[in-house]
Amino acid sequence: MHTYSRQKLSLDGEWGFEIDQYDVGVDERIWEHRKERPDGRPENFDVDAFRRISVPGDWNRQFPELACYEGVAWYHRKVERPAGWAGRRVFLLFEAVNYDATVYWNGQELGRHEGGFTPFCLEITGKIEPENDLCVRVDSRRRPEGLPALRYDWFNYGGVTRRVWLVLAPRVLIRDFAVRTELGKKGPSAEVEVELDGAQSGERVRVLVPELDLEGEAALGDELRATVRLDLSGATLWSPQKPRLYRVEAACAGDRVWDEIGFRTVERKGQDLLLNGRPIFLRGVCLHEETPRVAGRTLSDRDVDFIFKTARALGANFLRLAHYPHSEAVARAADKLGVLLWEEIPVYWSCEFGNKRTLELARTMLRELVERDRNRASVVMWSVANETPEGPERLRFLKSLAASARELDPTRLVTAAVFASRENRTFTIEDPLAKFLDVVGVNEYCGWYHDRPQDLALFRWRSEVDRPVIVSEFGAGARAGLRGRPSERWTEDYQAEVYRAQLDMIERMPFVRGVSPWILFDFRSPLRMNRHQQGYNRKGLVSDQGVRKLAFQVLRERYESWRRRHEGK
Ligand code: GCB
Repeated sequence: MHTYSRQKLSLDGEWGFEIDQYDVGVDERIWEHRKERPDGRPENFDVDAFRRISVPGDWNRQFPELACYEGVAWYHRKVERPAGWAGRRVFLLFEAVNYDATVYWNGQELGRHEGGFTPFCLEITGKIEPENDLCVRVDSRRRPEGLPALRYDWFNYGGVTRRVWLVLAPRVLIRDFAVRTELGKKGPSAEVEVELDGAQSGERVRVLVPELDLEGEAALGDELRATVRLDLSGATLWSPQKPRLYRVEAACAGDRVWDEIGFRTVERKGQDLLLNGRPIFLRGVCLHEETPRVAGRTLSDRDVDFIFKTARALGANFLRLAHYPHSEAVARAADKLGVLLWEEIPVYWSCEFGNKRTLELARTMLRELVERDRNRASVVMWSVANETPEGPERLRFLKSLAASARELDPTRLVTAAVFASRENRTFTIEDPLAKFLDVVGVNEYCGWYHDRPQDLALFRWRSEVDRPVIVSEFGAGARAGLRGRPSERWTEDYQAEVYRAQLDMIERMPFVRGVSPWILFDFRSPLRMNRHQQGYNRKGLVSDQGVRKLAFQVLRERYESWRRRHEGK
């Protein structure tokens, strides 16, 4: 649902908070916050006496005693009705709650949402009093049928991790609009699909791009959708070199919404990736939603700035946002700065591929992500999975998910990160999933999880698929400041050596159209407890304290020479 340009009231700030370790709050009906039960016994939870927590923010970093807590907790706050909002349509928007949220409004259950990284909106029209009571049950426990499932290589930060809003809308509202750019024979054009709620079919929908003096119209069909065509021959297409954004407005029945949108196309042709019809090479890096010195999952504007400054310094034009949808602010910044993005849903390692509910959940996450970011020019591909173990159930699951991605958004590429197979010194890209993708991501850790950096010169790579390939991960662990011989693991020198050998090897892979090494920053992971890692995955090019390691410079130099090769001076 479009909320970006609407009048909003932020509900960020201090909320009440308490953990419910034995999960009794639903039985005790915490959200009713009675001081005593009908039989006169006192209640065990009292929202008015809850401790304070910052929203947005996970609980693990805010309370030392909850550093490793995975479980149920309750958030609570009062919400005053803003002046002039009585009788209007109002929605509650949660940008993300990890993992499972049940929302109670004025003592009633309002809705539930599963999935830690995508937004959800609940309508509260007609339910708003001058003063309201908002209670959220959050359950951060990992579950076998969840996404991600039980085991993954990052930290499970629990809580209301992104911003919360009240959103005001008119009775008849533009639910959403999606801009799809095409490169026709006569020049670029766009289709803008506008979706209404509460309107009558036949009503006129207008789409405007004031800076281009463009205006188009169409009538609403029975499904309350209309498609307006715009001739973009006068527009500057969006690209990393020129990330031009235009204000695009949609208007119907007294409602008017807008967004800043870049017009561009992305396609694959054989093994090539084309942006605006021209071949492009992606010089990227992977990223978790965690930056140095930051308290937990939540990113501030400064953190987003820091991400892009660091990526810029590396010479990157591409980020792989692993392994789940990152905050919308990252995609919006990428639009402004001209950085291309790979966005992903957390179908990671082993999930319940045979479980229909899990597939449904993956589809919902994908839809929520696509609906949020489909107007971001920076986003060029949706990834449906990372390193999932091969097998018939997994293939069925991911094939169906790839088809859903195409249906939801026919204008972008579908990808997934897979493994190559190996025989002696030859690696072959032949995962049966590949033919259902547009772009194949290959994760490989030559020189780290197997073999030594010097062995890479002997390796041969073949691709059995007529698709662009991105080396979506490679890397090595290094403790910042630990120096030694290039043959000594965990030193910065060893990591730099792996990078040199990898980049040389990749230059001998003719089908590669992009690279995103693992990873820009060190990040927390409970799987990484040896003496060098101490709770962090140390494959970052930059440490958890913000210190650049030697490999940063190695990659930066190579990216500069690749930039010259692919783009000229
Ligand atoms: C991978 C995973 C990534 C891990 C990384 C590692 O292949 O995709 O999530 O963190 O390897 O460090 O082993």
